[in-house]
Amino acid sequence: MDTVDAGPRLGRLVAALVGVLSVLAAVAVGHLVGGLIDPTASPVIAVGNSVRDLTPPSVTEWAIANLGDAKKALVFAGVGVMLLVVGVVAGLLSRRRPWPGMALAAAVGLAGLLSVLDQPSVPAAGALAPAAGLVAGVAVFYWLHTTATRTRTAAATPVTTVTPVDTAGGRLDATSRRRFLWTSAGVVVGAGAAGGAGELLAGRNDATASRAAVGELVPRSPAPPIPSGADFAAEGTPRFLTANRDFYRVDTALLSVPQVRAEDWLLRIHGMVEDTRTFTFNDIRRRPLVERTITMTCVSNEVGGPYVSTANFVGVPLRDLLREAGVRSGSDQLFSTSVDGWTAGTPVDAAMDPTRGALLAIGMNGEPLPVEHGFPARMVIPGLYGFVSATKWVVDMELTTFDAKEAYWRKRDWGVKAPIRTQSRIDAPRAFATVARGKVTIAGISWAQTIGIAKVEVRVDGGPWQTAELATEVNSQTWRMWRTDVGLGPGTHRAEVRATDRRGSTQPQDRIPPIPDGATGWHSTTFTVR
Ligand SMILES: Nc1nc2c(c(=O)[nH]1)N[C@H]1C(S)=C(S)[C@@H](COP(=O)(O)O)O[C@H]1N2
Ligand SMILES: [Mo]
Repeated sequence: MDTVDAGPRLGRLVAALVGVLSVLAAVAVGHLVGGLIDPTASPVIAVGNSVRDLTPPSVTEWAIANLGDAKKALVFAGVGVMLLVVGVVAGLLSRRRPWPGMALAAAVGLAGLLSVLDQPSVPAAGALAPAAGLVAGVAVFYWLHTTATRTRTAAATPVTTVTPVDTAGGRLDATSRRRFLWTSAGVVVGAGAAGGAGELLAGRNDATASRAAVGELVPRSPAPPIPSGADFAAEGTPRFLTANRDFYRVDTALLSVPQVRAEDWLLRIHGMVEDTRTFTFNDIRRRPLVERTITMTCVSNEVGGPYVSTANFVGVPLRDLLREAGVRSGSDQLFSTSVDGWTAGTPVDAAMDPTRGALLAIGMNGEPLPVEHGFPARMVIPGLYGFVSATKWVVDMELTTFDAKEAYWRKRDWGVKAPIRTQSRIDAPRAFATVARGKVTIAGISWAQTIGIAKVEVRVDGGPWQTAELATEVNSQTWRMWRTDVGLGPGTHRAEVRATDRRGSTQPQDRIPPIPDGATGWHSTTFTVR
């Protein structure tokens, strides 16, 4: 068969190497140019983000909620494997001529380009990053391919045109092999240098220094001090205020946390308003700052889950900013966008409600917002799940209607309006713990933001409900701790909890999963008494 078209032919290994190294060069050059222009334009980040956006929402939401730091590694590994496969295929398609592989490399480069263009937050110039990567990939492919075939041809000269060597894959003589390997090594070193430089350049706009320069944010009206009886931490509940480093984190910024310097930050309020208003960070921090103690909750929190935390947020009332812009009647949705293009749709009523106390926050527990929690500024609205209210790195607020625009998670089938559901959780004893017999302390948290908790009840092994002691209430926008003692004999026991809010509604028993607007059901814990 090979007699018909018996040109020089690359061995499989060499061909695959040509493909993989070109992909490596493309990615590295894309990353370098991305670092120069905008780190989010790097094809690695953009393709990763496109993969995230195209993944079924249930999978993304599960991964966001459950994988912690492994998400990033997972997405990168996924993209890496994809690219490796593309490289190998491109190489194998091109054992005789470079064109099929170059065409495939170009097609993948174009896909990278589309992916970058598809990310709403990447500036138009960002397209240069995947474009440069594409050119580099195709060029390196051609270069390595000609190096390999040139040496292959030289090696082939002494043999007859049709030989078993050709069918089995060409073999390079020692000199040619050395030349090819040196060229390959050069590509690896060059790609490493370009990728590393891209990484350094991306880090030059790091927000850490800007955050440190913000200094102390002193609220004109501080939150009342947390009373000493507000938690039962000694008996196993969380502390009332969650330390910033322990505060739960949920966002789609899996691959790179947005880095926005305070001095570059601008917030625009526009749409159905009397006057479009723009605020700088200094405009905000020079206003009389308020501090509010608020418990935030994620809609994807399972019954008994960890996505609930409390902090003292410092900022300005969102209501004041919106009133200055002048919300026109008919607007029912506050559509907010973060610098990375994530969006949330909040009911205007909730944002404007003076008793609810929505904030544009710039501080958290006595510090500027941590970068992962939205530095320089985020929204915090008590009583609504984060996905409809808590936009981090917020740069744009448009007054519009729910009919006109759909935010990120709503497009992915989550609820439209999402008030936090009343919940309670057992923290002690821990699940499957072994405790001493006699008096067993059962303790935990409960929350019914904006309404307040009226009562928490516990029962063990399906027995009668017993009313728990409630910790001192801080305000109706925060969680409330509870505890109770039960006398239990040896064996395995199962405790259940249910909370009743100030309007008199008690948590329903039936488990409903988080999608689309929050989990319900009683939390239970099984433990052993010695
Ligand atoms: N820019 C941006 N803001 C965001 C999100 C996001 O993915 N991107 N996630 C929201 C969700 S779902 C929640 S629950 C809260 C979590 O805030 P935290 O990470 O500070 O706890 O942020 C909200 N704000
Ligand atoms: Mo969330």
